[in-house]
Amino acid sequence: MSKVVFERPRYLCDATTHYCAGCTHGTAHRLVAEAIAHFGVGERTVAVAPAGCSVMLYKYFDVDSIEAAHGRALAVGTGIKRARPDLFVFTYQGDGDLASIGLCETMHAANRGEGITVVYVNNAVYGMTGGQMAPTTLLGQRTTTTPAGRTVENEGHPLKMAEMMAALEGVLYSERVALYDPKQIRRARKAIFHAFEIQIKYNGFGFVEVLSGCPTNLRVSPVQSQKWVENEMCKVFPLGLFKDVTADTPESAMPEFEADANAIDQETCHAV
Ligand SMILES: Cc1ncc(C[n+]2csc(CCOP(=O)(O)OP(=O)(O)O)c2C)c(N)n1
Repeated sequence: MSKVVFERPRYLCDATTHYCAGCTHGTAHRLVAEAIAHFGVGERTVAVAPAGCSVMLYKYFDVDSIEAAHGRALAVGTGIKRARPDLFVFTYQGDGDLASIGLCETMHAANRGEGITVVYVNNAVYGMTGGQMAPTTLLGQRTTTTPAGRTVENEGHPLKMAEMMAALEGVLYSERVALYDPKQIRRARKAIFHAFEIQIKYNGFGFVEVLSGCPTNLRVSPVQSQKWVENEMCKVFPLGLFKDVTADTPESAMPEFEADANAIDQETCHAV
């Protein structure tokens, strides 16, 4: 008798990937799709896609989605969530998108405590446009715009978003994870699931920073790229939990989410 050992999650499409070999955007997509299925929010989810390698997010997820201008995913997400609080909204953004051009939108949406889940894929480089320096590029890292390596004197320090998010009162949850081996992938899965819960249960802002390699722009093999994340990136961006308000707050003290998430007219998909 055959046994299913690998199955595509319900909301992940059967699409041919456009990602490079060794890129972990695909793994992150799968984890998000698993969370959508686990929480049963697929019919009321809106994915907000960034500019960047994951610009065609809508090709991979069988949920409603919208494309935001570069960096503006959280401004777009805010509009959707405020107009339709019954919807589940997540943004999926790279480091150039979220931490550079969109830093203002990111900080203010987080500070306002919008009920949005953010999956932030930090690969230390502008991947889609050919490997320019990102705010998260490591010191000494060579990119097309820092050919001699990033220096503190010229470009400043790498921006640590998970730590910055944790400092904002509007943020209920902030964690940094990685995808370089199965153990880390399991941890990342748990973190993404919890960030979903933060929105579903508390209508809160949940942030997961996912460290990812970019073998094409690092000009290394997929295996070397994973090692680079483990040995170099993790030194600068330590993995771990930076904030989880729900961990030490009794549920009764958490803000109430007024819109009844289940009260949706199945025909029109509108809240009733
Ligand atoms: C307003 C605007 N400026 C610049 C660009 C060009 N652009 C597209 S993607 C990108 C960088 C994306 O990098 P990142 O967010 O790190 O995502 P990755 O591609 O690495 O996944 C840039 C600069 C654009 N599309 N729009």
